[in-house]
Amino acid sequence: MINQGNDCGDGVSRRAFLGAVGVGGALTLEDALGLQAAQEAPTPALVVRARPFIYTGTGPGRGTPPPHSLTGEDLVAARLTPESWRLEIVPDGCDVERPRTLSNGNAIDFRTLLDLGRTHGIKFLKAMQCRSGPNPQSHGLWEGVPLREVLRLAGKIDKVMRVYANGFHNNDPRQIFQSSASFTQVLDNAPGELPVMVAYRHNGGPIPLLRGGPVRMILPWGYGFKNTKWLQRIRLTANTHPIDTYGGEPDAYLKTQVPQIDAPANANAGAPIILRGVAVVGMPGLKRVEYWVRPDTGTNGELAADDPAWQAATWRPGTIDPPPDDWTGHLPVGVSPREIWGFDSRTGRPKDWPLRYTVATWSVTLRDLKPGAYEVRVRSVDLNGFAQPQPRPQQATGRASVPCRIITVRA
Ligand SMILES: Nc1nc2c(c(=O)[nH]1)N[C@H]1C(S)=C(S)[C@@H](COP(=O)(O)O)O[C@H]1N2
Ligand SMILES: [Mo]
Repeated sequence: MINQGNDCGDGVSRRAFLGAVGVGGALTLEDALGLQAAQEAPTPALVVRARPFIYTGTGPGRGTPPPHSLTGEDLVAARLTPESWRLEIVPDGCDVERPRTLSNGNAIDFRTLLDLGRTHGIKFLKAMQCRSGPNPQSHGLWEGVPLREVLRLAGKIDKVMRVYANGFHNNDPRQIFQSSASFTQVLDNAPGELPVMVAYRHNGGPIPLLRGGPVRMILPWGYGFKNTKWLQRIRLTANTHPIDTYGGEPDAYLKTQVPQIDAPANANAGAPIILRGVAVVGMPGLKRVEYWVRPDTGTNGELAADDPAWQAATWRPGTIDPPPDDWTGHLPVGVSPREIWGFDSRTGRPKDWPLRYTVATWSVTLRDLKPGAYEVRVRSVDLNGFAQPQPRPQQATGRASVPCRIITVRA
């Protein structure tokens, strides 16, 4: 296996993209959502561009050689077109009444999946966050059916402990990507919650090859590596071991966290400074974001986890951007918020805000900073009252460190 238990291979291109939507010097006021603050002070020191609600990274995702470079007949041979795509459901030491296999000629095709979608289809939003990457690389609208509805097509199933998902990688069998979910996660979610999904649409269209089309497995609460692209095979196993291509804590939920602060490096005294950023809304939800400003201590933002300064810090609330009144322009054309999981199907308003598993945007306005250099930190507080990086600070289970920016205020 390549990249076992390790980072994404394309962190650089993702960072480059995110940098491109970061700080901008020559923005119009309309570019910023911080209109109100800007109106109070007609000459903001610097306003950072608001991020779009849904966005797609330019990074190709992990995998060399990438299946998404295949074209024409090679694509058909790899079964990566909607017509050629098939899904196998095979037993691995457990009982499956009606395995679905290529050799039996009864593997599941795309049309069958879409048929299931007519009754069981769910549209939902998801942050795609590499466990070890900095920012979520994309925030998209997915459509799919619960995996458990697909498994029904295999008849009676018994003795299953875990479900392995395999995605096409290339013709080297040792490189086939694998991720897993416990059988419980697949079958029994609380009513109204999202289960493990088999997705066939993305942002209102087919899933692009780059994003794992034609069919991708999605664990709404999962880090990137749980979401198997180019899904081709489901193995039902009596094995309780995860055996994911990525090691570590395989069932870890997305953490709630602010990964990075978009901020100017320099500002002029007397005008407010508007900072922006995204927050990943993990399984524990997001109550608020908050910031802490102190004079620069000259450590380039490094602050040891056990430094007493953390305890003495004064955190003030930032502002989570509210949901738009009108979703036009924020969702793919033709998609109504009424159809999306987490929204009221009558009013089209989100039932909670921000929604779990999504990317929220926030702003912080700094005022009255005297000339000098400052350390600015921003963190999330989840609905259980845990401030980032708690309750699970270890980076190996997903980054959670509190981001810091040094801002110099000039006289
Ligand atoms: N088949 C397959 N699926 C995969 C991978 C892969 O290498 N092969 N990489 C995973 C990892 S580590 C991440 S972070 C996400 C990246 O998804 P994205 O390209 O849509 O951002 O895909 C996941 N799914
Ligand atoms: Mo990843």
